[in-house]
Amino acid sequence: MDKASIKDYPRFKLGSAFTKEQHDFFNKHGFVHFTGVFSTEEVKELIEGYEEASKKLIASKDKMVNGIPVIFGLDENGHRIVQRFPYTSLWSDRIHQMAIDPRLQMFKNLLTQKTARVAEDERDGVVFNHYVNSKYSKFKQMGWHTDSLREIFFGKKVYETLNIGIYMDNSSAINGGLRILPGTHKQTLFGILFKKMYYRNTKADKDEVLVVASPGDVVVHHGHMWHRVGHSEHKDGTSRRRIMYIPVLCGPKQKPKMNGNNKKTPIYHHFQSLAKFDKVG
Ligand SMILES: O=C(O)CCC(=O)C(=O)O
Ligand SMILES: [Fe+2]
Repeated sequence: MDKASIKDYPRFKLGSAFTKEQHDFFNKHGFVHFTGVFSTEEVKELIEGYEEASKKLIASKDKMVNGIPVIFGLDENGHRIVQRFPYTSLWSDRIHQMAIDPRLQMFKNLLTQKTARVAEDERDGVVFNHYVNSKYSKFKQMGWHTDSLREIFFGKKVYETLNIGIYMDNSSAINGGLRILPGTHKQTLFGILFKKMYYRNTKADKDEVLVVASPGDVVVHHGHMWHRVGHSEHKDGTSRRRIMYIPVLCGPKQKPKMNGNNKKTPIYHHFQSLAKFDKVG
């Protein structure tokens, strides 16, 4: 598949095991898109799970979950919302049930290592992102990055990782949309570190591919791959984009930093605060 046709990449249906074609597509391009993995009803329940968890978190007055900073903001109606919620499945049983569902657990088979696991209590756990372009939103876009910085900052072997994205809304350029650079999962460590300026760079790349997805779709990307989330040109409800990410990790288990006994924020998160989340609009 050449650079022009990858922009119009194929979508797949999830069966009980990945087909050779799906494996090959993922290995070659570093991402793979499955449509209709979760039903409309299931997506509704997941959103309710996030909303219930948000109420609990806001009431608790905690600013971090397990040492990871939470991004709070105001929606288009002036209500306080959680815009980046780490470890959501520890706050919502519905989201936890989704994480242990066989449909999600099978994604660990995309990596070859035996230690591959869907990690609810490592890294940032299940992250629920809620972007909206309203006046007091704190989260409107995300600059170029790979998800492997953490391993590098910790001086660990850079294991292969995946991020499983579960779509709660229609997602396209209208509300920002995920842009990926296919094939960059095969780059060297130098490429992971320096291909683009982490988070500060929000510019379009001529080779980027826009992921156009619907609620219930699952799009997986390799942790070494460069990606960004665009800034919606629209305001308020039209710009809303909700998506959950669950990491698949390999190698030794990374101890969770539990609230109360270890509130230290990992270095890579300070780096992430360079992000121009609310640069425009
Ligand atoms: O919102 C997205 O689709 C991507 C978010 C992302 O890249 C991240 O949270 O690391
Ligand atoms: Fe990311």
